[in-house]
Amino acid sequence: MSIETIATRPIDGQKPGTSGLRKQTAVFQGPHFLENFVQSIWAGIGGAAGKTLVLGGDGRYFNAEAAQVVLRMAAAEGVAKVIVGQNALLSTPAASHLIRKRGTDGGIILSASHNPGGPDGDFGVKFNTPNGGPAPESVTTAIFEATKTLTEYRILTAQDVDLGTPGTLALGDMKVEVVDPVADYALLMEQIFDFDALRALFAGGFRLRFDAMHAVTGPYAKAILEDRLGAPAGSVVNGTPLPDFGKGHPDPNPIWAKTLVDEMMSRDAPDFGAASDGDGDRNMIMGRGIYVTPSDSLAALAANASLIPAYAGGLKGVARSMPTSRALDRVAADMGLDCYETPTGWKFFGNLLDSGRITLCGEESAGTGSDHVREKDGLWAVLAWLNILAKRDMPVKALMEDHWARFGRNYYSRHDYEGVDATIANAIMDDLRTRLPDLPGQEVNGLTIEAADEFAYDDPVDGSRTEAQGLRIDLTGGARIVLRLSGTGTVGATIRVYLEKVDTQVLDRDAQDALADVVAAAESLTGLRVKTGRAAPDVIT
Ligand code: G16
Repeated sequence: MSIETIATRPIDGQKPGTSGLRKQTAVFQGPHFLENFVQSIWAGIGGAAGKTLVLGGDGRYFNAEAAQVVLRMAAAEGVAKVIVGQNALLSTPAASHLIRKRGTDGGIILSASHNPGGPDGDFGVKFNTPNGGPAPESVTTAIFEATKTLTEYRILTAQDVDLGTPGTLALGDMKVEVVDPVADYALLMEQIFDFDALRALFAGGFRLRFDAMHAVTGPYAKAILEDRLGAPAGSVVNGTPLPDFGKGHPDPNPIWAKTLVDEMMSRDAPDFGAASDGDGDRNMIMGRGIYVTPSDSLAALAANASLIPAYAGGLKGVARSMPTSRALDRVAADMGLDCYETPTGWKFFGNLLDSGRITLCGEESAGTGSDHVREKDGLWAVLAWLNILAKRDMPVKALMEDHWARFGRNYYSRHDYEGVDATIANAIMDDLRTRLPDLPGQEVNGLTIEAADEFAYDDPVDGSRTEAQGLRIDLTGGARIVLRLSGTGTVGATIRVYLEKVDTQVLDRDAQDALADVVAAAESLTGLRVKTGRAAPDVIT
């Protein structure tokens, strides 16, 4: 085995987005693309020699090959040890846990999350820091800077490492420890939740449908829900990870998990339905006859957290990303908890969690989590709901109706316009941004604008400031419109319009009906449909 030094040159477009670097798979497979980025990670984290890292991915097409490249480059760089999930699989939350549990210097996760996989799909790479969380902006900026000046990378010439069996191997001077991807994570869940209560729930005939969407959560869900908790075999569907996710779009929302939604809305629906995404950090929660929005789910978890053993002592505080509905704020105000508002991206919760300011946090983009790891965690959210349902002994629908009766209801929806020409998308944002100072006091479609600004975040822990995080317009009565461009897409631009309205009286309306005037106001303000030539959003969640 020898270390080869390969001459290369900077490749454009290696700037990490909301969560790592995501590109079309073919781009990642292009000459030197993956290698350049991995070498830049080593540079961005101040060198990798002597370090111990975790490695795993969501099993999508190119996962196995990319893992071998990372291992050979780590060995060439003098990394002491890599702890890798069997067959190069690790869900994002399990990777976060492993980094923390084993006290490593961080880890590399191979995933494009909820983006489709396959030769025509997407691939991604992200680095997580020693706290288990996504690298903060300071680190991703250092990585990006390194991509711009790279002239060579190092890689070991070697056969592929056999990642099929747990155990420790050598690759040059580096140790490779292959671990069961599920075992440590399952143990952690057992420490957080009341597994006895959950076993009793299933023993009593409670019916669950968990759609793993042919992505990485399948083995975790089967091991925990079916094997340990006794949910009947077959409760977990699409449970075998496939490189192309069965040609599906592993994004747990009513559009892409429609089969589950249809089942949950049917006469013979199970008691509880849930789905997770490509890398297992997102979740969708449903009850019989009800879809719970991620924002409402976060609020309900906060309100009921004391029923879960790990949080029985109370929450330190809570946080949500800015576009997430303010249902959480109403719970926090009632419970006397601090509630933080951060930019989109789980990395912004890291400092709040590490400093003990918050216990629970979440995002409208189907992410919920706590201080147990430093990533959002799909299966954790499912277990949290099951734990709460077991204790409250009521259906999901009744629980949400009770929640709204107590706190009021934040009707909420996100309208996405995908694959928009980037120039048009930027022009729409620029135009609205310029008009923001003049908007307060104006009336639009019968709604008065109370405030309008571009969100900037001052991190209370490290004092860093992050600007240009979305345009927000507050309307009378707690209604709100937020606009931002997605940072996870790989083709053109995706414009996200987040719509919200509070009602404390009428609690059972269809969300789109309830929000109709806010939707109309958003169109009047932006002219989005006219400017993009779209009659309607591509995706409504
Ligand atoms: C990622 C981030 C999330 C973020 C989401 C949406 O999720 O981890 O924090 O909310 O993207 O980002 P955007 O609106 O910029 O597309 P995931 O599940 O894709 O890693």
